[in-house]
Amino acid sequence: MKKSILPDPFGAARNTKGFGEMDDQNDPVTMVLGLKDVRKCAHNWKTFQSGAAPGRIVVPSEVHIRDTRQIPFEVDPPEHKDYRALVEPWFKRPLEEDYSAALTKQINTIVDEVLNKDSVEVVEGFSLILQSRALTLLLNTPFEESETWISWGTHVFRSHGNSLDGDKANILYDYIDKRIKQAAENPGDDLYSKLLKSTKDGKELTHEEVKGVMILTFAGGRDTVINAITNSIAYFAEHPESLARLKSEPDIINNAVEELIRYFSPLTQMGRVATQDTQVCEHAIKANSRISLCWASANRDERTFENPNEVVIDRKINPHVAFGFGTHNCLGATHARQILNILVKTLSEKVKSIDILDYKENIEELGEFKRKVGYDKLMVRFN
Ligand code: EMZ
Repeated sequence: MKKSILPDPFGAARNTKGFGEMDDQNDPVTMVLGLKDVRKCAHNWKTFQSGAAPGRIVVPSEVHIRDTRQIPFEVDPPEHKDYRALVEPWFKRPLEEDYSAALTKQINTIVDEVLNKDSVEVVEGFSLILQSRALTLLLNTPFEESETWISWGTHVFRSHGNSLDGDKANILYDYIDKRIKQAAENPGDDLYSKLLKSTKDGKELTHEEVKGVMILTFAGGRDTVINAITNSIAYFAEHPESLARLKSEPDIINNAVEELIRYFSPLTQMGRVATQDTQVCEHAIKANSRISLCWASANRDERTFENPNEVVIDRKINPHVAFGFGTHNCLGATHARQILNILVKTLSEKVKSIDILDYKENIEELGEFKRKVGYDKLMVRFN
């Protein structure tokens, strides 16, 4: 089997019962697996809420390592709409010409850097650096800040072996508290200052609310973007013909990026908490218990996608849910798409081939399922 393949572990359960089950720190999760069911539950925010205890809709649950509500992610409508409207324009900035020019420059630099090396460990030596540097553009903070973020490693709440790490989380919280205080004393053009100036219901956002947006910005697009970049490198290493095709047909780069995101589904699932007794796929769900919307499974649903387990690099119709679905669709999607678009374009122009030298897969343990989500380690040579 090719190393860059990400198998679909959910197929059998999706096609027979439509759901899966996993325990998570004694707070079990019923995983919704089919695309239509996932969409239906995502839409039904009254029955399946996001505004539960902070951290509870995340799988694995983060209730033991944080009290701050992430905003707008852990807020339900109608309040969600006001928060979302506050932050939305800022998170669309990656579409601006200056922004994408700056991102292109960053990506050109890092690709040139790795082309000069004999070997590169992609996760820490490429994807983490690229994600951290790009985040300075999203926050509009000095480039040097990325050095600090790189030192935190690939996940801000988890240490090696994927276990939740409260000490690590505290480093992030202290850092954000400090930056909010600085911005309050000395406002600038960065996201902290922008949020501190914003108002909701006629009142300025509190420091706790600003912190909620900032934690989401740091945590939500970290391991997900890192996995997407690393998986893309592994895919192109084994598919030089795709790299060559994208070089001669740059018009299909958008399709290619959507298809890679569908296939990788960097965020496996996101939870919801039932507000009443209900059911999914004829399976009873008790009030105050958890379900999850399993994006990774929905994106391989053969009832919607032809050849779901293949990367069809120019796939035309691609209604994937890798960025979620409905009111809570990913706030960082514009930024993530720009990163991948520019990266794929740059690789197609500058890189002839990539050799995989060594690797270690990152496997998520999800009750009855095991899912490869990416790599803990990927050693390559860029040619
Ligand atoms: C949360 C989540 C958001 C969570 C869209 O996903 O991403 C996870 O990686 C974080 O651990 O806190 O931000």
